Amino acid sequence: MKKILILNGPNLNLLGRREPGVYGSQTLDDVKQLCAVACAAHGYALDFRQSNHEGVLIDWIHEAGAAQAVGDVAGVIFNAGAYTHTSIALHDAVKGAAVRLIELHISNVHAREEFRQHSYLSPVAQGVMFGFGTHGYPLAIAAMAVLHEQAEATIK
Ligand code: CA2
Repeated sequence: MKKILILNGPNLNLLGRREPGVYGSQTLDDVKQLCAVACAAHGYALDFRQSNHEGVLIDWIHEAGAAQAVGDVAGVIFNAGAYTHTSIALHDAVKGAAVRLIELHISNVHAREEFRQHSYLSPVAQGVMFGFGTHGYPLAIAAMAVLHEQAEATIK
């Protein structure tokens, strides 16, 4: 069974513990459970990770690109947290790994501070989902299933 890799960046381990008005009250473990149900419903295995370290996230993107190339991974759903707005290195990693990627944000970043309204990831993502709270995760899994099935149908 192919995997969907869900990567979470800095501070997302704090989900549900602070700022419930912005990010809701579900913890990252709760979100992982939501994702497990959604992946199973679409016929994918789930690999769900979080790191506060940019280099670790870069290594995981490289790993995902290699795994996608051999058919083990359908794609990556990436909530890069604040690195979204700062990291040319993550932009280069996604481009270099040639991995299918959906950029995800829990909050509506365009309704927030100006510094959250630029993303280094959007230009190298197949799609972007934001503003649906933690429900965005299962929505992004459904979107990834569509993107992956379309790509498979094009190859055949
Ligand atoms: O809306 C999102 O998902 C963000 O990626 C979350 C990032 C933020 O920097 C992005 O602009 C938008 C922040 C993640 C930190 O999450 C926390 C959760 C609870 C308490 C404190 C931080």
